[in-house]
Amino acid sequence: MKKIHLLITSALVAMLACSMSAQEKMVPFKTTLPKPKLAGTPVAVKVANLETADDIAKRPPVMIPEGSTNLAQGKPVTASDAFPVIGMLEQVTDGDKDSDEGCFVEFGDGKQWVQIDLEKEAKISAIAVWHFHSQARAYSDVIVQISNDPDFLAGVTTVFNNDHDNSAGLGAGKDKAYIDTNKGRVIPVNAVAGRYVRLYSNGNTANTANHYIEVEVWGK
Ligand SMILES: [Ca+2]
Ligand SMILES: [Ca+2]
Repeated sequence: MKKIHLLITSALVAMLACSMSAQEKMVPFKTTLPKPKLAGTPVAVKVANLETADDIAKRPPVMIPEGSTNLAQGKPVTASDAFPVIGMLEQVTDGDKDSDEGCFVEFGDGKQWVQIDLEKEAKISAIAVWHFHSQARAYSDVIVQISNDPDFLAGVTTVFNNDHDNSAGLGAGKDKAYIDTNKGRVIPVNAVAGRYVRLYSNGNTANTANHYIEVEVWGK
């Protein structure tokens, strides 16, 4: 009896040690931030599902595994609108997050997407996006998806969706609309595996166009 007990105990200790070593150390997400700059005429941000100051205060810090890096840096970008109105697709992953003219890409009206090819499957822990931050505005139907299919027809995981009324037709989402700032929006991702990241938007509260300054995809 004592021998069996000992065996069970040692098996439990081994299991515990194994699960502890498999668990990665989590650290708070941190990236370089561009300078805040609000310019131009303020426009009222009117949107049905805008997050409140209370929502912002309650939002927990995004935690990522220690040693994660921005896998999107310099990676190829494609888009629903291959010829942006302003800027070049490469600017979405060039590391420049400044708000100035010439630092953002503008896509046409209505629903548009940009897609980043990480060039191989990765385990993704966070996605940070800066749409535009020199004027307070909220972008509509922000939907962020991960897949190994470049056409996003199969094996799609949606990690953010603030299209509360399903106007984008990808399903209604429970995330809130938010006002872009120089801090960008950091979306927590629960170790989703995938090679491609696609981000949708559908105009914003200041105009009907879509903008990107930078997208970061953090993982291993
Ligand atoms: Ca950029
Ligand atoms: Ca909507």
